[in-house]
Amino acid sequence: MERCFLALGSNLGDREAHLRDGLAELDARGVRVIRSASVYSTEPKDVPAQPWFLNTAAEAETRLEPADLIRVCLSIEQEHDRRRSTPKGPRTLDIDIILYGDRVVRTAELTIPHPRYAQRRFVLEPLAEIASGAIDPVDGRTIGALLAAVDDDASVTRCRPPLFPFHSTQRRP
Ligand code: PH2
Ligand code: MG
Ligand code: MG
Repeated sequence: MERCFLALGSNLGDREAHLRDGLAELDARGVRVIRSASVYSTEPKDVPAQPWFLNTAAEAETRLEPADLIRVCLSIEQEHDRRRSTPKGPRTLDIDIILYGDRVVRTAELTIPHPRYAQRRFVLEPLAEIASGAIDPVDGRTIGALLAAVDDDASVTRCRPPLFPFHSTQRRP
């Protein structure tokens, strides 16, 4: 089993439902979610003229290799009717692999650690809530240290409690 950290984001439709269902679908497909961070309301980066996002992060265990894990993430995005029209533009659901154990992956399809996460407060803030001591295997610093050093003043505000573990009265998909 490998321990991995995922970042999830949504800025279209029922954003919270996309995140919650995404976590449940990972769990049903061999990516055992251990916990998730609070949900954060975040100002859009890269493409500013788009709706604000909800972002969160999850810690998971899996036997899937990185190449298979990213396929699972992409296929869950597809099930949420994600359309890739504008790069970095609006999306129902985005699931990115941030860290995968201490593995470094650089293929045409996939880069781990995620190439831009250390510059993004909307990733680091939720991630630090559940993994402040995790170490970036390339940079050598912890997530907490990367958050303390990040040069990104875009707004990131905790707005809802963690979606996982699911509350017993919540409907599961
Ligand atoms: N994702 C992007 C581009 N910009 N901005 C915020 N706040 N949250 C995101 O998840 C996000 C973004 C491309 O993946
Ligand atoms: Mg993505
Ligand atoms: Mg992304």
